[in-house]
Amino acid sequence: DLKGFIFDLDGVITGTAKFHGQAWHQLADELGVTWTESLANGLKGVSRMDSLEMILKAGGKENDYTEAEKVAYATKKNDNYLKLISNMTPADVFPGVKEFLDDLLAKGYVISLASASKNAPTILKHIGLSDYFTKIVDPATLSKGKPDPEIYTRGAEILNLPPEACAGVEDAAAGVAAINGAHETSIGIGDANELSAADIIFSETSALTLANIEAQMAK
Ligand code: B16
Ligand code: MG
Repeated sequence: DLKGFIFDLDGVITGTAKFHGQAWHQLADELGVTWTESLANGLKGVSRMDSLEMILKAGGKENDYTEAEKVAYATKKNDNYLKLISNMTPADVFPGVKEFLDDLLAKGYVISLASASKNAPTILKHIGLSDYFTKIVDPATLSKGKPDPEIYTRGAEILNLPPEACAGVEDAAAGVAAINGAHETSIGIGDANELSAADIIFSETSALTLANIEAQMAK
């Protein structure tokens, strides 16, 4: 039986992807790399430095910069991103998410956060969910990012639960792969084709309820 839920942040709890997109787009322009929809989508769930590498590669510029220059560009992107997210409020929590979290906690489930974002604590503060997530995997301590299972394995460990007792909730294919690799129940939020590897799929967060999850698991 499930005892814990491990949440991704961007695309599940709130929509920071548009701000990541804006900030990366601005940097891509500066680097002379053409910004495309598929490039934007590919950055979902991917760490900051890996995202920069993907952008440079898309422009055939992966060998043009030193490590220090890359760090400087990633920092520049993040400074822009931080300005964009500073206007986020509790109204930016996706539909049904707060109700789902309240229901989980009221029923004795435990929850943790498995976001690749180093800005997760800042975002949680802006959207008023800091008190809900006292257990957060620190992405700076991971040796590999999603789709590697490490972040979801750690998400269960910090709850003191075996993976079989946990479900992970994700909007990105790389994240679903990470949950499956950690041997947890995978719940995908979004496009059924893109997330076909998930055990359970909901098109929107508003469908994220214990009753709906139980109904899907019984199938
Ligand atoms: P940061 P998630 C991920 O968040 C985003 O989906 C991804 O686009 C971003 O590059 C990554 O966090 C790192 O974010 O630059 O803030 O450390 O989906 O894992 O919650
Ligand atoms: Mg995500």
